Amino acid sequence: MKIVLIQPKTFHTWEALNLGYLASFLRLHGHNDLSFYSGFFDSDGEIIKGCNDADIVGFSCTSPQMRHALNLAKAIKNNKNYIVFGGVHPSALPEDTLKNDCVDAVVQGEGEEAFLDIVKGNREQILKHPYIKDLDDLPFPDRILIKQEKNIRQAYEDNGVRIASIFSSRGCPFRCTFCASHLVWSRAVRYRSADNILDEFEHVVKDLKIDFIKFSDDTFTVKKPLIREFCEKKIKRNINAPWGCNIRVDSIDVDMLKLMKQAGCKEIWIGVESGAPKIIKEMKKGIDIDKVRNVFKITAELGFFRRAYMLLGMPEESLEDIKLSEKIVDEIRPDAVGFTILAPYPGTAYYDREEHKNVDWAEVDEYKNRITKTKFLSNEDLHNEQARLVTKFRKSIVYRHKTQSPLAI
Ligand code: B12
Ligand code: SF4
Repeated sequence: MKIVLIQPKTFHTWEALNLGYLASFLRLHGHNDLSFYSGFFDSDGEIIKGCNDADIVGFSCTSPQMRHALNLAKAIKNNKNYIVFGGVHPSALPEDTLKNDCVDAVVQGEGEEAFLDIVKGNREQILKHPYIKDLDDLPFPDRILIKQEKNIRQAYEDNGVRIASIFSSRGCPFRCTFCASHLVWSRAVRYRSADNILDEFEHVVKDLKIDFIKFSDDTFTVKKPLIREFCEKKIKRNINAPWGCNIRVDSIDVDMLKLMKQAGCKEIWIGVESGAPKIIKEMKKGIDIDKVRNVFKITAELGFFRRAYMLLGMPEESLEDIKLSEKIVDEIRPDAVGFTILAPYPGTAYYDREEHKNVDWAEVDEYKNRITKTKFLSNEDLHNEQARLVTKFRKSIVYRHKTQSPLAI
């Protein structure tokens, strides 16, 4: 049975670890006739040709990827093949996704077990399998099939550093209203063991010649004892490559930061989002601004490269609130900062079926977004503020393809 996996085009290069996970899981169960195409690196012609004799074609989709995915699926669909959509967008809107004649089935949430079920012959239109209990049971993602070397080279061109991502967990217990992560992973977090994470870390660094590991977990530091164990064992096992991760200011303490530093953590990425307590509350972020100040102060002293994510465009946001966000960035002096505009993607609290029914999500990203406005600010006001802040903080701004890794400076 020939299976083709497709990562449609998007604004960023996308490592396609999701399809790497599906592929290694299929291989574990004896399905080896697999190919992979990326909308970023392969032309539509190559992708369509590659699907000529496919039995099953799987598309992985966030909302911005849907347009390209559907265009390809229309061109690929024939009487013989079976086309499956998975990822965040189809998980949020399975029925809508199925309304497209070129889509035969949708997988909601975690994909490994469900996709294997389809490969074995299940023809239900919407599949949602229980979550895999022990993440250590999953084989590491197949980074060769997903041609990760191309992404690594792209990262090298952008930053001068060979970077690859690893996930140490699945899920996030928090409830930020602008986030759609819970749709795939739920709010119950599952963790890999420290040894299992380190085995993959070691393998990726050695076999792919990686200079810097990005932990792409929603929040790396939720389970503190695990992170402590990870750091201690990383030091003991003499695995030296540096790494970075997403943290929340309320999921960290000084001792842990010191240990992380000792274990080679160079960068931390923090969702600060806003300097206005009212807005933090509105987004149910659940963090305290004094804690933000404190964590940025300590992490500067400890020598971390700190990246702050700021979000503009919450419904109640006024110009004064944006000024408070500017003020907090002035105070905390992150080494890198990004100002994005809220995008009401399906799966977030701001998606409205009626209002957004004609939106082409491929046109909505943190800079191109032409739909978000607040009670007090028009879309143009938001873009003007974004442009003003990007200009003011230009020395440390995070551009789409540039991540300003300390290793690159
Ligand atoms: C890491 C990450 C990034 C990294 C990507 C790094 C990389 N790996 O290449 C970067 C920073 C580049 C990035 C960029 C963006 N991201 Co992002 N990102 C994430 C994050 C944190 C993890 C994604 C991931 O790789 N997960 C690990 C894999 C294993 O999980 P997965 O992709 O969900 O796949 C599983 C299932 O979904 C399913 N599945 C997936 N595909 C398929 C296909 C088939 C056929 C089947 C059967 C199953 C299946 O099975 C997989 C294994 O179980 C998620 C949040 C989250 N936790 O989901 C946001 C998230 C996916 N990103 C999001 C967004 C919005 C973006 C941007 C559009 C931001 C922007 N405004 O520009 C861009 C562009 C993304 C795009 N592709 O269009 C949103 C998507 C919301 C939506 N409705 O689309 C999310 C959910 C975060 C959020 N705020 O809500 N992102
Ligand atoms: S934004 Fe981050 S902390 Fe908040 S719910 Fe999403 S993944 Fe969790």
